[in-house]
Amino acid sequence: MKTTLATLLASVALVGAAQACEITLRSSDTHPEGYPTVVAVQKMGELLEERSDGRICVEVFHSAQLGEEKDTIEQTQLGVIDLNRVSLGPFNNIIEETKVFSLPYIFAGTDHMHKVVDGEIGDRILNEFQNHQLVGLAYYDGGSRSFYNSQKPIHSIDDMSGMKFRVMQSDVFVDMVDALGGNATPLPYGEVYSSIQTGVIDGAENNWPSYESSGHYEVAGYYTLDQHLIVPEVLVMSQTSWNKLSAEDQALVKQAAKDSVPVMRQLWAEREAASEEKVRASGVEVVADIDKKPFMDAMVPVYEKHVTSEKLKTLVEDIRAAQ
Ligand code: BDP
Repeated sequence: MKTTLATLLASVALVGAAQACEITLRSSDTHPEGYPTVVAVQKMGELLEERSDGRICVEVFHSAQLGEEKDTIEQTQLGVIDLNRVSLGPFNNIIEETKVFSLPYIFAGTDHMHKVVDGEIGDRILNEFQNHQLVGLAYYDGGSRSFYNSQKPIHSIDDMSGMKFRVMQSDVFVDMVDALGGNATPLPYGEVYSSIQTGVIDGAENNWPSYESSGHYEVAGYYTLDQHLIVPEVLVMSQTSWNKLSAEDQALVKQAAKDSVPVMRQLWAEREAASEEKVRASGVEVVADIDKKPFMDAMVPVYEKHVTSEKLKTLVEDIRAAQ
């Protein structure tokens, strides 16, 4: 009897909550429940619900339930998905300006990246999204990305020679791996584990939390901290969904997104440490003592090829000056 009543009350509460939400924004994320980006967007949803008196809700579809990033970006442009938390990498081939934040070694470290994305340069890039049926809402942390593989420890560029590495679907990253003497294979994130396992690729590159949560460390046990990329992540909204909101509600969405950033940064710092600990404890061989200079020097052709317009050149100069 008790259980029946409890079940009944729970379902009434659920119906009540569902009815209160006049607008439910569907948000996509490739990462699993509990990952900092997922929790941050859920937090944004809580803030939004509170501030709109329960009218606007956010539902996060984690674990790539709505698809891989390249596809969900298209779906967001079309208005099928309302919100999307993605790496900036897969935007490179669509929005040229996002390339500047995806250039190897463009940021000296996380503080430099924060300073840039939190400032006027960050706004300049976010504003570019509106020319592509999207609204840029906020930047999230993505740590620094390093190479891992299933074959051998990498101590220098020479060790990269001929090795096949998966990269995100962006020409910048393809050229980056090529410049290091490896072979780049652009693949969706969800295909990396099995591709390493079956030997289609030797490895990939990512930050500690993704290396850990994806389980890639189980099949690629050599991780070299060359930290070639610090790619910020973004939360974007479909222009179509945005246009359906009143100006007041647009402001609420924007503010809730901004307010989720410090929450995300805190969660990220904690998760980076926890993931590193878990991966190291699993017996992965970590090469931390690596001379990054040759890696940086090898990136000159990548800059030459991708930073060609005056607009991008200015952006790169401004980013460097902001250090
Ligand atoms: C992770 C990003 C995620 C990307 C993934 C990738 O958080 O958005 O999809 O890397 O490598 O670090 O594709």
